[in-house]
Amino acid sequence: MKPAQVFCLSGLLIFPAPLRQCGQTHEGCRLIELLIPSEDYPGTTMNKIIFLLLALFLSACEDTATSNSSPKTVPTRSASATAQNVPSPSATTSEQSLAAVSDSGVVPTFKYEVVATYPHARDAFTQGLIFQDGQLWESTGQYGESSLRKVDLKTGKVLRKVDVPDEFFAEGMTALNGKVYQLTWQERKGFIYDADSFKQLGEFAYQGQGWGLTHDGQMLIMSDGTNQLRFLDPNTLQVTRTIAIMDNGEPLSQLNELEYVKGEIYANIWQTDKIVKFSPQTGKVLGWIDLTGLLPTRDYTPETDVLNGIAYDANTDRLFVTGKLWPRLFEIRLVKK
Ligand SMILES: [Ca+2]
Repeated sequence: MKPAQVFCLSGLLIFPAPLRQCGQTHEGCRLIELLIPSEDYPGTTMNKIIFLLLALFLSACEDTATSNSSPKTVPTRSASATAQNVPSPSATTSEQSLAAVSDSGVVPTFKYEVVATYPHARDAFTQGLIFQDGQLWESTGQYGESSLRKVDLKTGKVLRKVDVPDEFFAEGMTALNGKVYQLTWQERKGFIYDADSFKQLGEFAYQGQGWGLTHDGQMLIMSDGTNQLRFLDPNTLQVTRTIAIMDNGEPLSQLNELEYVKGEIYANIWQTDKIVKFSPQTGKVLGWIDLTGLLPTRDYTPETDVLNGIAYDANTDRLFVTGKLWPRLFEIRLVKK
């Protein structure tokens, strides 16, 4: 306890009524004002001593109150999950966010180098992307247009495609142990397919919205638009644990497409050109990837939507990214800023 606080408490014990109430009801202030010496009423010596003590106690209490009321509240980002199917051409990168500071210091930021460019279907509203068995696998969204696809990387040719019923808006997708898992946005239903034939094997239910999906080799990992990630048992589809993603003490929401890369989870931040890297164990932010300018301006059309879609080829250590309705898909290499 600081000396000012001790002094303030002492004053409260001696003059409880005036000190507690002054500044609240002003009753205490009036009591103090009665003791203030004036020309009309100079006051006795005892009166002056009591006034002086009260003034000192008040000053100490005000100092204590001021130090205790220093700003603690910080604005938090909206965790609301608004309509994902609304195109947003105004994707921007916040330099302030890129300079985020973690509890242990400055979080590293990365820029990119394009290693290779591949064609990407202009009708693919990318919501899920993985690289498996030498091919890209993609989940596309929009009501009436959602699908699950296998795509040839080099040509962009669709090798296999299953349409999702019109009433579902497909979202994140991943493959584990011979099965493909695909989320839907607001329908609270996921689909399970055979990884080879894409024949539907079953469905599963979950609470809230479905955004991104990946796995760590054992558990499915799901985002829902908030800063919470769920780990699901791939056999029971039950939640086994959750983690909260925090950035510089604030909840980091809008985590969209996901990819598990070398012990870290990468996530697109919806409506930005940023990918965040964080720990699957703690949710702690480990880095930011700035993909500003990845799609050349000449490739933009009125329909071009936001960056979304991360796929990792563990066999060759290649990282692929694209966007919703983007005409191109990129293999990139990260370069520390
Ligand atoms: Ca992915």
